[in-house]
Amino acid sequence: MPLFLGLDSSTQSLSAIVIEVKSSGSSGEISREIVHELSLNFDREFPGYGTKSGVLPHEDPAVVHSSPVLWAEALDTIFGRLREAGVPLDRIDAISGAGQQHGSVYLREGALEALARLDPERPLAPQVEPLLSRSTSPIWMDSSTSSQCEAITAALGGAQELAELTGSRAFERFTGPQIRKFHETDPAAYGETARIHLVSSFLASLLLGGDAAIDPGDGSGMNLLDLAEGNWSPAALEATAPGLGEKLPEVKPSSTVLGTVSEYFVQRHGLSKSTAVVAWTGDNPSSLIGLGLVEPGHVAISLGTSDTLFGYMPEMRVDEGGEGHVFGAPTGDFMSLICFLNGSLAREEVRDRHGLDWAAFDRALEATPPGNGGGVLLPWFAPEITPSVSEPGPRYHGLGPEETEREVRAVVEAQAASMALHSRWMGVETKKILATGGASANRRILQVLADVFGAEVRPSEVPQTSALGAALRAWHAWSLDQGREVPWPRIVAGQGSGSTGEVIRPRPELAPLYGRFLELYRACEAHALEGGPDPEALREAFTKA
Ligand code: ADP
Ligand code: XUL
Repeated sequence: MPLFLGLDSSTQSLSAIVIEVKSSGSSGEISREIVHELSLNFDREFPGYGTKSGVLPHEDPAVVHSSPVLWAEALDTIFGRLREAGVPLDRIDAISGAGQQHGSVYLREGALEALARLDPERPLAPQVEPLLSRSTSPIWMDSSTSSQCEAITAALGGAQELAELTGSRAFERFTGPQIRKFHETDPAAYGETARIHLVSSFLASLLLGGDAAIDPGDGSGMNLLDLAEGNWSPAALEATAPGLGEKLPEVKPSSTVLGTVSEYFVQRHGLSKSTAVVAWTGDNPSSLIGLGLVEPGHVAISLGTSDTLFGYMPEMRVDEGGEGHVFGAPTGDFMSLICFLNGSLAREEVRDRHGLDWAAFDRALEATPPGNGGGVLLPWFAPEITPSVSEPGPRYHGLGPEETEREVRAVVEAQAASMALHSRWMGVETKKILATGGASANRRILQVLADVFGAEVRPSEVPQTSALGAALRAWHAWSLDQGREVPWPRIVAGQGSGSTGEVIRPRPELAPLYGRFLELYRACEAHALEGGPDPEALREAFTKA
């Protein structure tokens, strides 16, 4: 029975999911089963790189980089671990993957040729290191490119024009502004760069032993792709950095079989020579598939390092408010997404500051009333993406940082309120929310989401839906390549409809309270960011009611 491997190189870890596809001969019925799961945490497994929560320390909080050598080492290691765990690597038919979005990897002249000739007797990391023209990779948490965003926006005729072309206005973490900054600050190293890859296409290139294409799902996180055309926009390339078009790989549909695994992986890890490498995509587009969102319907919330809210979109429709994104979906359609930087790391900050573990964090949520007696926290511990906050620091209204239990509730309610308010532009029904990501294991957090949105929340079968989506995409592309395409609805059958069977229901009696809470939260945000009136009177009225 065919086996497919899905990988997900996220901010903090590399995860793998292996699925087996079974068809019962007579009825033609197809089913799939997860036969293996594995995750390697970067900080714990590879301490030599000195990462904290997957990122390298830096004195400027706006500059956030990670190590592409670490990602290569994790890739090499995970195959060894899968083999040790008894996964028959020689039977894997196809591999695909997902990467944290927007991060970029810079390769020297000759690097791609060198990837085809790697020595299987030696580990991958030290062979990759000399191929880099930039030793570290800026990632999605970096917010240091405001001036580059302005220059690109001006060159392309304004934020709305840029959004209509690429799916998003200019965002600091997007790859185009990051590349422009690299060219401006280190033109010599930019000149030595022959190829710029995303995290996803870099790892696919390692597997392939050559140049992997970028797919529209991850390519749309760059401010460089003409999203309607599905190809690089000459105007955006020009607005970003000289000679950029020659430094980027091709764009190919997400369902493309790029080739087979390189000799390195065949000899070192015992993969079959015929194992197909399918184009990788971004972690969020991959989660869209892992959650079964291949038709209009419900939205998903991913509670990973970042929190994201996203949904399938049949036609490209950009956010006029400039906060949201349109990305390519791996099905060839589109998806809408908003990203909150202060996700798990903000929850962890509150947890750790009060010396709690997750169980105690849960008890604090349990011990405090919905609406928190009018205590509101704006949880911007680090620079925030949505809404845009460049001067970090949490803001408190009617509660203080010393109040352990109330601060726990405040961070969770704030995040839910912010997601509800900033997703309105999507105009999608949020009566049912699919939940994924590490923190979706926490049912008390999901209950707050259900109550604030007034929607049912259904946790996914596995929290690693990006890796699962990658395995499902490998299956889809492989079947297409064999001339026996399995349609998307069959590929994702059983996903998303609440495969755990668990449903967290909103409590209708809390709807009026959370309606008022959203107004209060919006007023606190407007006060902090837009010079809006002091929300104290509104807060007192909320507390009295
Ligand atoms: P990423 O894919 O972005 O690396 P994950 O989706 O794996 O992240 O999520 C990791 C995060 O999940 C951790 O940073 C941790 O804060 C969070 N997490 C794990 N278990 C719980 C829990 N019980 N309650 C809340 N958060 C949790
Ligand atoms: C999405 C984003 C993050 C990263 C994290 O735009 O920046 O969700 O993909 O992995």
